[in-house]
Amino acid sequence: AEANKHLDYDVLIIGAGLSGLYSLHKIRQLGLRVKVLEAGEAEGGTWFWNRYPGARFDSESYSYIFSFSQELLDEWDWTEHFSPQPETLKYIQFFTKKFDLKKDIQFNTRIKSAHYQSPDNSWLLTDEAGRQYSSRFIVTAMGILNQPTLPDIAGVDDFKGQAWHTARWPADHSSLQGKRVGIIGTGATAIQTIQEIYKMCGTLTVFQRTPNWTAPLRNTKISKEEMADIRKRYPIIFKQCLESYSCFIHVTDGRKTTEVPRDELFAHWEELYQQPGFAKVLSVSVDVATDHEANRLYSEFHAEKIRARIHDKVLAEKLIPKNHGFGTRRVPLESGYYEAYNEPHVKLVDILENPIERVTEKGVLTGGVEHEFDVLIYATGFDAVTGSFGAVDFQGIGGKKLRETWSNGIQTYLGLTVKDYPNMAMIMGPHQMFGNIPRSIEYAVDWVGDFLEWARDNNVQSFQPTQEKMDDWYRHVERLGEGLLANEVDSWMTGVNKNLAAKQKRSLTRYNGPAPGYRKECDAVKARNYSDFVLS
Ligand code: NA7
Repeated sequence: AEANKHLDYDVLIIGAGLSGLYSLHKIRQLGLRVKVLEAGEAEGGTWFWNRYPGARFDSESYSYIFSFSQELLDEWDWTEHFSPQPETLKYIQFFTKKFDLKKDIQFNTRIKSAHYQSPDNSWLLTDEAGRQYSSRFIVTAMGILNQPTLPDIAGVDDFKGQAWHTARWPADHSSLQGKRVGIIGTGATAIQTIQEIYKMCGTLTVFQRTPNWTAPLRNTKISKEEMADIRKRYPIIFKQCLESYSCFIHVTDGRKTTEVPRDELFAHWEELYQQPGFAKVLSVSVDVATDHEANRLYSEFHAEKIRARIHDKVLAEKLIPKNHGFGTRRVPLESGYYEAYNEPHVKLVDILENPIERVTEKGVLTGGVEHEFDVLIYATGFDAVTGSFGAVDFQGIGGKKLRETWSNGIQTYLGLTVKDYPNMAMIMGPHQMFGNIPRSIEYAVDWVGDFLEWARDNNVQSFQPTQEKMDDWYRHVERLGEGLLANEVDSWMTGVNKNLAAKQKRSLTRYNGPAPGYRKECDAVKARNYSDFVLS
């Protein structure tokens, strides 16, 4: 602390979402001088920004939250198995208040640059308004999906009606009631939005480039009695999460798909289909994610389910993905998504058949037809994972720009640190375990907190990994990704966003699991007293 005296803080945290809030709580307990700098006007991160109608968890509420505080678990009641965004935001506000976090958060502070100062091993951050902040260490807690991208379609600025990205849903938007609404995109966000807003729109036109696999969420309310039971089961719930491949409560089927007798297999799938939540994605055999034939069989099972729900046979085929198998992209869970298309005022425009020519003053032009709208909604996704890093001018030793360092491929050690960017720890950085995100956040923050405690006790002024360790880690991540069908497909999980000017090549952006293996690697580094790092 003595050596940091000339600096504003010991630790600066960028972002006040779940990662940043828990980092603050953890690091403050070490007696370090710490501050969170947050771009938004309030805490919540993903759950602050994404307020579109229908936004909600599709993981079980009680598994997708902080587990570290028994008091917090005791004091908070969930009212739905899959919490809607307003309730999740309330939970985050409750957490923030309970641990009195706000006094160490500065809102409305968008960091534009973060430059490492080699002479004294510190960081200098500058915000949009030109204000500067210095610290020994920084923790990036910027989220993996926080840079919305608009489609790279001509004329986006010409539209004279109202238009917005789903992650910027206006707080005071006039109701969509009776309006002519267009929505571009059919990803997880679009699916949640469409199934909600079609009920109020006068007409709704969905522009689909790639259909997505999606299956029933089966959300229900949680009664007081049920909540009491869940509370008792918290230790079991978190143990299940800890032991599973991607930190969810659902357990994978150990059998090989092709070795199970067909009737037994379909009976099992039917049973999973009827269950709430991700069972239908995560409780099938592992080979559904790795074996083309197993995946084809399971995809066909779901295709039949979709056909049974859509009245128009031609339309049904358009809504069934043909070029990627079930689970190879993020499978969002829905509540009445397909039924929306049976309504006469809901129209699907397949833009592979009828490419969008441009956005006009009045709407969207496809194949010579102008679709006129009052409101145009962009559910077009994010510059995922590395996008939040790209939005800040990170410069490491010798002014080396992180944007450039990663432009030839992402390199990290443990997904937590990067060579030449000393004293920077990333929560939910690339090559970290994603899966059940709050579980991953909790682990990463605890790891970083322990590291900073050790650094404090050992008077460490700077740390960074070696190139060799980063190379080893990359090979390790690559090996784990081998054979996964998901890595053969373009998606935000494989780092592809076709809207960006510099078209991205498919790359490994995440640790492909299993989560227990990830934690084992990181635990071992701690047990070695962080000797993997160059320390000074
Ligand atoms: P996604 O999953 O990246 O989905 C974006 C959607 O927008 C997807 O259907 C895209 O089609 C479509 N899109 C993007 N750009 C265009 C253009 N230019 N023209 C037509 N269609 C376009 O983002 P989400 O917000 O839905 O979900 C992100 C994650 O948030 C999700 O996985 C959850 O975990 C939470 P494409 O597939 O590229 O053909």
